[in-house]
Amino acid sequence: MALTTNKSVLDWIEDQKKLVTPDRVVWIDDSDEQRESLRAEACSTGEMTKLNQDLLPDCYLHRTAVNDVARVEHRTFICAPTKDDAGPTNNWMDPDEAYKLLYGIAKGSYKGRTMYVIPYSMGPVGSPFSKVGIELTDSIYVVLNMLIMTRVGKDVLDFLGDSDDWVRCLHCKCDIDEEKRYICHFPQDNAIISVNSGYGGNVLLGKKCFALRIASYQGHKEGWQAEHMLILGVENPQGEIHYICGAFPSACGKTNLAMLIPPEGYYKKGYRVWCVGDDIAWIRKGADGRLYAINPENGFFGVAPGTNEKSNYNALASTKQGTIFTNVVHDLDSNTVWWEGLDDNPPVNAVDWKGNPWNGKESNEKGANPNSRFTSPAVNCPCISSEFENPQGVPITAFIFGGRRAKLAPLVYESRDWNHGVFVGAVMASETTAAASGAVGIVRRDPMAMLPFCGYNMADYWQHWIDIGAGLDPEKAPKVFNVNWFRKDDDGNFCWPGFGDNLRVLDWIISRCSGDVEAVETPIGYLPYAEDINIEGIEDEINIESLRSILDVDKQLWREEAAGISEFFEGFSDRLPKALSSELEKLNKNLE
Ligand code: GTP
Ligand code: SPV
Ligand code: MN
Repeated sequence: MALTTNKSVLDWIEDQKKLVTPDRVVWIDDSDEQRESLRAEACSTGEMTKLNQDLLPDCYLHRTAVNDVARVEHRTFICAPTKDDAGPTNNWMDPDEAYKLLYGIAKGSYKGRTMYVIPYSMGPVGSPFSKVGIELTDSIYVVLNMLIMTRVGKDVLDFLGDSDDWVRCLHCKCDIDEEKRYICHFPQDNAIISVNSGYGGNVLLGKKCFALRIASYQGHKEGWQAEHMLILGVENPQGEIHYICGAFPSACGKTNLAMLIPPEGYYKKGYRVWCVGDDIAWIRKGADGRLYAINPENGFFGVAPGTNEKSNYNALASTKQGTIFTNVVHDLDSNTVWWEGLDDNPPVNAVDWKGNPWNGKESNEKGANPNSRFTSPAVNCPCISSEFENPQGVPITAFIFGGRRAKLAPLVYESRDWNHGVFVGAVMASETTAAASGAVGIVRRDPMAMLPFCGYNMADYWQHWIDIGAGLDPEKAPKVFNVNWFRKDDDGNFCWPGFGDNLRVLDWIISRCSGDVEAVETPIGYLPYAEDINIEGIEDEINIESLRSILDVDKQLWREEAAGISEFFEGFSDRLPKALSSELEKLNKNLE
């Protein structure tokens, strides 16, 4: 039974039915009965495994195809009218050609299968920030993940009413054929088509495809921003909460920072950190002239390896109930899950992420895929913010950009003003990770951590950032910072302890925003005096001298960096915002 009378929705679904020819159609309504029956069906076919319900209630395990474990950037396309609309950093396909190609692949692909219709809201239902999508899929795994990651059901359709402002999302598993895998976005049509994958970011179409690629385009048109950012609140002993948005590339620490546990000294004083979001922020100006952010998601699709009691207690706690694990180790003795970095006690009678027998004490191979993930409801998180459901969002005090850089980028620095901050974000670079297919550890430019996620020309996106700033009272505009938790010494060890200790850097950032601490002016921006970063309690991990060494600005290395930036900017030719070329000139001058 259709859950709506919205004609644009019903007509579109009819058209898609004719294309993919399912045996039946099921509307997803977010009822417990339906969720249970879908889980049972997925277990009966082997698509999912029910885990130990005493230890992990309502938790399930899924393994994707071995060739389908990460986002595929080289097969992701922005199908805008012209190549220039997509810009030099995106793959582009002519929309007509793309439709023809993808309809050809999708045709008849639901034969013998069920079409699930998932009406979902990105953002709390009814919030002025929120937007509706409808995803059609032939995968129960996708349905169950979307039920965690988004708000699903009839109230979404009631909120939509008869509007046709919603995103059309078609997912077809097909044969998981890598050669025919395409993730295509049609920003002008509010549409997404994904074929031949069953992995996270390629198929949970509310996430990167809608909430970043399509939404960034919508935000440009409508005067708001969709960013690859975590949102956290730092509560100080006086009970004041400062909200910070942070953009780091995939697998560079957003989930960890968003849920961090304050170091003991801070905790005792009364500091707390509250998580509003761990991956995506939608941002608009509020009535008081400040910028406000919501997290459009309803769950976490987090990296499993490295997550443990100590590194991210809150994320681990979030996975104890109602969670779907993807591509981790299955411990057959306890019917639970394991991954590298969980503890020092790998299971010996286990199945690895590929589905092969695995003995953690004997095998030289990793048991979990490096990009294995957990999908957990946000409400599970012990430090979820009381503002998580606030339809008006939270006011932003600071933006932080950051990447994984073994050398060069200091622990933290502050931009001189908004436009310089946009420049700092635009020239971000980071080592690649397992979150996308391809080589790992290669430094590449990843502006605002949006390289794989910007749905239009990156130069126009930068101009949009500059325009947003121009519309803000400088007193109310968030200050912009850059951080790097990943500096390494000559032996390849991380210099900075990271994780919970990153609060020490957030502390400095907030002090700068409140005007409570001085800074050193350098060619790249303001840096802390080493004495102003609190290292009380971690002196055995980092002393003031090693701290100084990651608060340096090596002019020669920065000159080389500036040359790389210049080359990168040339790719955008005359579409590059003047404000950014003039920031580059300033940098070069400062480095003379
Ligand atoms: P996506 O979900 O792909 O967008 O990733 P993310 O940005 O949320 O990254 P996440 O927090 O899951 O961290 C990814 C990896 O970075 C994990 O293996 C973490 O252990 C590691 N990591 C996170 N924070 C730190 C840190 O402060 N220092 C170090 N050395 N590693 C960190
Ligand atoms: C990322 O890669 O940035 C993720 C995971 O958050 S995915 O949903 O696959 O995009
Ligand atoms: Mn991400």
